[in-house]
Amino acid sequence: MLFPRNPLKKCFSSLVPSLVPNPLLVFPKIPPLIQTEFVLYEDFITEKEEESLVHELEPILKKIRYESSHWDNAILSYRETEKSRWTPVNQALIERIKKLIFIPTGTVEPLDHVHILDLSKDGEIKPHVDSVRFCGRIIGGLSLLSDSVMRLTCEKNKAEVYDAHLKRRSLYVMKDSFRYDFSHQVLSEKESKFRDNIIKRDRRISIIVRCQPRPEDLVNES
Ligand SMILES: O=C(O)CCC(=O)C(=O)O
Ligand SMILES: [Fe+2]
Repeated sequence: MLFPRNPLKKCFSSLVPSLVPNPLLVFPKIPPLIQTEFVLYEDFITEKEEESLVHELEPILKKIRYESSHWDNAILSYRETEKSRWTPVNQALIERIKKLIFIPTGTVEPLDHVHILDLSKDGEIKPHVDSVRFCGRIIGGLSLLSDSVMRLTCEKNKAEVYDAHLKRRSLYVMKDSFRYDFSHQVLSEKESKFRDNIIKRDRRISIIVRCQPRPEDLVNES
């Protein structure tokens, strides 16, 4: 037979689970008004796809030493790089992220390069809001090798806090209010709990996809 008997079903069964956001991975529940501004896609990539990305990244990362802390102390025990060229298979994965997070809005231009952040097992990312000078209103992050917990805290009301369980191979998308009005952090191994359950943290690599800064933020740069 030339074609699978039910090609549509086959295609959906492999694509749909990864493309449905799972609000249960964020606690407490985000109010409906801003629910679309932080979404998490569980199993965005398969184990095989994760392996393929790590296989390409590992030789590059191995040449870089872990830094004990970032210049402003925002990140502890990490190494990082930027990457714009990938093997065709991995390029297709990066394009899948860009299509999902940027194309429906049509209002932003993705940056060519993506940011690779390798956090050691004892590393953490302290609360911060990404600089508006380097990135626009939408950010996507794919987590490799380890689960972790991302905490989102409202800058104007520190009591408004959401925890997101970033599962290994999941993709989060933060935009608009979560991009500008909330800080984000990745908890240390010791603090890694989601709804009172310990989340086992290990070395984690994230692939962070960003878009061009807004023109007004470039003009106002200090
Ligand atoms: O690793 C992540 O998912 C987030 C990294 C981050 O916050 C940053 O690079 O600004
Ligand atoms: Fe950040």
